[in-house]
Amino acid sequence: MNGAFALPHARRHPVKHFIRILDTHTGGEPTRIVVDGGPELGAGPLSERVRRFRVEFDAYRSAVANEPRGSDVMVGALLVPPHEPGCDFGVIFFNNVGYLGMCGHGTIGLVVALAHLGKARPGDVRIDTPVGVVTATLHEDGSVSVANVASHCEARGVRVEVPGHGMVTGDVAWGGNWFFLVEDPGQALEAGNVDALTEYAWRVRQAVNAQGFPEVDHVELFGPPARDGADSRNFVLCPGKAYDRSPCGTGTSAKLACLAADGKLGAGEDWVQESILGSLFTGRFEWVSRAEGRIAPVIRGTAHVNGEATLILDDSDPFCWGIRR
Ligand code: PYC
Repeated sequence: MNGAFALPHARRHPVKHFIRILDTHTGGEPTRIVVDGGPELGAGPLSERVRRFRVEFDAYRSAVANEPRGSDVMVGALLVPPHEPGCDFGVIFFNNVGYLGMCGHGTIGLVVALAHLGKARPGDVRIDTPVGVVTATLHEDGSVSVANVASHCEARGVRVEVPGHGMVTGDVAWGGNWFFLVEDPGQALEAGNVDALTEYAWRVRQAVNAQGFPEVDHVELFGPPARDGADSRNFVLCPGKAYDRSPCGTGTSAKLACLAADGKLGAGEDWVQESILGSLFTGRFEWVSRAEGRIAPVIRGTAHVNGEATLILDDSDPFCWGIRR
């Protein structure tokens, strides 16, 4: 596909684009990997290429991630040539409303998809992302570890007044995306309660954004685990109001940074994070700088390839470019 990307309107001679994808899920959370036919973003750092994607090809993001081909929960992954030396692949993650810095569940899905395509074997895969290089390891048992970008807790014990819910206290942390983390929110962290959890977390996000943290776009609620061996269960609300079916790799990285800052988890110790659906990631960290509170988190989980298809983008289709909201 070249820079002359067709605009969303009917034409006398419809233009068709063909995009090859692999669908995966990681602990229930989907990732749609664009293997071929994606927009040509040129060369340069991925932080610049994601800007080009947003400015020049955003219709493409919507076409892949949004209905009628995708859904609010779909995370897309555009495979691109890496920029950073020593990297094997580059990737830009996107969703129903925009772009992600990093994506932990998506990286696990990507590596499993690469193995399915014969492009990755057990061992390390270095992946360039818009927020830094991550190293994924494909293990012999098929699970994948992701050594994520350095993470930290930016602000602890932030108090926000949430209309209808009173004062809520949480931490602001970076794990490759920005999170507001709330421990024991007084809500039932159960799959049957996701509508109420979504409304609650959305209000929390708006209050946090209004209170001087506009960058926070994910809200993470924590409570006691339901599964044996897990340390905690979470509910993670993503920027486009879909909840993460997995325990969220960048969210678990942010959690590890907060646990480290509070002295509740030591370097090298395992933290088993359960999702609202009961899927599990195991995380641990090493210090990058104890003085600065920066950690190097590693998240391990499993993914499955569950689809292989060619998307057809027919310019004469009124919903060719996805239904945006
Ligand atoms: O696993 O990092 C993650 C993630 C971010 C948004 C959805 N999943």
